[in-house]
Amino acid sequence: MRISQSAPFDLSGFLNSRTALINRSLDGFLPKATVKPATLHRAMRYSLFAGGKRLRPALCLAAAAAGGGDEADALPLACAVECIHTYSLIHDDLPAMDNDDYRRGKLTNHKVFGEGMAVLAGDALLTQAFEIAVQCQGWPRYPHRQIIMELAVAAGSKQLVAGQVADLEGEGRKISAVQLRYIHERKTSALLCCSVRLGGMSANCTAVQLRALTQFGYFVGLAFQVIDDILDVTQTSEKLGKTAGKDVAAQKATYPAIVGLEKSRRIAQQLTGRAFAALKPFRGQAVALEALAEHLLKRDR
Ligand code: GRG
Repeated sequence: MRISQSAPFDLSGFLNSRTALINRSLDGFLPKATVKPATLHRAMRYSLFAGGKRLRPALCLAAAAAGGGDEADALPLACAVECIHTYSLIHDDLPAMDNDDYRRGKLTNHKVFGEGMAVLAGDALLTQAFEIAVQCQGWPRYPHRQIIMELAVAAGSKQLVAGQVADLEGEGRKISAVQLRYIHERKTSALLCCSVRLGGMSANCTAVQLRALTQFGYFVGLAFQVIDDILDVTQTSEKLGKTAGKDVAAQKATYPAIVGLEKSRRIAQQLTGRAFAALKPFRGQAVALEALAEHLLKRDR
């Protein structure tokens, strides 16, 4: 699939077609629900196909297009990132973590399959991600080793899991804006940034382009979490598909709690502005990434 650079960009068409493509690919990559152990495979598929927005894979494919690559080459990487993201949500929802009953508009994994199976479904999705990612072709500037390292670092103890640790340890405590930024960089921005970078790598992009994509992913990731925190206090559970107001209830540090709603909105706008600015080296060829950044800022769920 290629993106026309001349016609006005149709974001909803892009999101619909890429979501369908990602869903078909994930279905092909994952063991069927009847494969033994069937309960585990059903649990993995339950959360993976519960209706996630597929924003990370969309960013990955859009970055591939920006780098002049073929989105099909980026597909295994886009699917791998979604598996890691879904694992993190399953574990995040567990009673030992955020203890949530709803996710993606459905009962959480442990509510349906039990805590033990939910832990295992998360574990298996994390491992599945690497099994899928290694099926990418590898590129002259970015061989397999680097691709796998990229995913492992983003999902690992210094990034995604570090963010979750800081989030957990920060509950009920007064934390500073600097500490909050540390959490957001890891808990949210690391995987979003990795999605964008992997898309660029699949296009064998230059070092300059990869730096631009890294900046873009970093700022979009930070903006994404600020918006997520705003939505938690401004939207209903029905709209979000998960329990709204959880951050306040858990006395979590968030931008709205620290600087208020209005300033949080301004911060999200500024971060998105910096993400836009980072795309300069693409000279107008990163239309899908630009449209996605704007969409993420304006989203209501
Ligand atoms: C290792 C036990 C163990 C747990 C780790 C790392 C981790 C669990 C959790 C990360 C937690 C997390 C939920 C980060 C927040 C990122 C975020 C805002 C997620 C929501 O993303 P959306 O809105 O969700 O894209 P959908 O459902 O649409 O995909």
